[in-house]
Amino acid sequence: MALISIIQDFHPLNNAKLLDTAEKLRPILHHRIVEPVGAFVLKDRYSPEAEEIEMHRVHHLAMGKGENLCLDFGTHLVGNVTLEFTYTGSHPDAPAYLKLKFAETYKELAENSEDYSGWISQSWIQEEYIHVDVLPAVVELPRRHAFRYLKITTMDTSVKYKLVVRNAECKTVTSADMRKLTPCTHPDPFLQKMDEISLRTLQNCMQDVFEDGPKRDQRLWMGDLRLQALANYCTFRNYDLVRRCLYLFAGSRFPDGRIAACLFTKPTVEADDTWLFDYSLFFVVALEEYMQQTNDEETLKDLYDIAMQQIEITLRYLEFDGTIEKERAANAFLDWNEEMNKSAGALAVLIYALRYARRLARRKNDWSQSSWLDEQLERLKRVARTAYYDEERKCFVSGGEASVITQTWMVLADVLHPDEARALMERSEEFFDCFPMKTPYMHHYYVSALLRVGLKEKALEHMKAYWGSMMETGADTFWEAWDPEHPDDSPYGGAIINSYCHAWSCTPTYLIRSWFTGEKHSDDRL
Ligand code: RAM
Repeated sequence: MALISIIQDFHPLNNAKLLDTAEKLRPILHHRIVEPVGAFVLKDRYSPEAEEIEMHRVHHLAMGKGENLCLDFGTHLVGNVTLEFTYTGSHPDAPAYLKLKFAETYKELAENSEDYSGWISQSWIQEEYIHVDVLPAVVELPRRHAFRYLKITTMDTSVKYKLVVRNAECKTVTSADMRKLTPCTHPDPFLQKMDEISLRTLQNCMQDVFEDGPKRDQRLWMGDLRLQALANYCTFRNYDLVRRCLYLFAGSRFPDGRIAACLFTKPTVEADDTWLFDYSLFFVVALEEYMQQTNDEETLKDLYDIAMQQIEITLRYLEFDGTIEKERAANAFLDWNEEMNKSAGALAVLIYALRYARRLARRKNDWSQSSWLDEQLERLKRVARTAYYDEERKCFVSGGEASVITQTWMVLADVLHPDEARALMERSEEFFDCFPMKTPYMHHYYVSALLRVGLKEKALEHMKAYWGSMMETGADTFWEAWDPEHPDDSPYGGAIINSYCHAWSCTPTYLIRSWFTGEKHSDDRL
């Protein structure tokens, strides 16, 4: 539960000018109307067994007490649903009392939310009870939902009438502009499909900010933003949305200037009182990558000092020997593995971020800062090797643990000689069991590390096996957490609360388009 941070009397440091710039970059939203393409009835409320119904029969299906109708909208959508109801029988003498349940995946439909007892709020489960007092009726649901399936259960009508669902439609919403999209032309249909699913994932998370998940938490997280931005640069190319999010993070920070891990944007912009060691550093990385794409000097001018401040603050958390203070390192996210020792991984992310900070300094012609950053970079690489590299086992060990997560970040941080790094990644499976990777977020960095050392085939194989296993399980969009060996795992204590369209899972489109379509790639973006 390390991620729940509650700071009493937390007053973020807000900068009106930066927030004003962010406000001016609010994106145009695009809409489409989508109707269901299939329907079925679940045999039992909490069993996935279903009887299919032809679409033309739906308008004649009379639903009495306890009966359900499930609508399949064909793929994952984000938007507002309108339902049109009528009745058969005698004049309704009582309201229709309905339960609506929206599900991103088929499996979610039959799950009983009362079985959930995890540590994040049950209120994220998309289900509600409504009364329809007068029939016929058109009901526009006020909430935005993220879903493919909608289950309508008639809790009660009356002995005089039965309910009929005449129509259903969803008005979708996204700030991704499909007209900007260049199709991916990969000869392998499996990768082509993987690209499509990644795009849908990204598109459905692109709202008036880059959300982490349109079902949950519907807000900006720095670690997610960095990966979404990468995927966006080679697809929808909405540079302003990245810029807006960077200004939002800069515009509301911790009182001491640290970038928060996450931001609330409603009702007003406010930094969450959660700070993650690695996430604050990704602000530096994301700004540098944005600059690579846009050469937008105005943004650099506005955000440069704040980026450097993240590095400077983090460097204050070093012990005398150059390693990171224990409690600070424990504040790194890395992956959903709260038990693991994060000291080496956190240091590696800092070294990685220093590389990007140095590039920013050079771009800014800030040469004294650049050579200072250079010194820090070299010094910390030496520290990483001395403190964590086991010369006999030829791998990094953090608190006695040699996890693939630590190896990955040390490789991305360029701590080893390229030949040693390649040899380490060649045998990376050896480290899979010590804290297995739990999320597409970490799998992205693992694939990046393979690419960094030139193991392109292995990287592709891993992508196909990992994201591919979600596809084989029926994913329309890529999921927040997925371990093919333990499909019911959840970081939150119940898979029903997981997000099945998640920002940080959208990177195959970036990987495929940048590395596997013959286009020129850039090492910098790993
Ligand atoms: C989850 C969010 C987000 C992630 C953080 C660390 O709650 O969904 O994607 O960045 O945790």
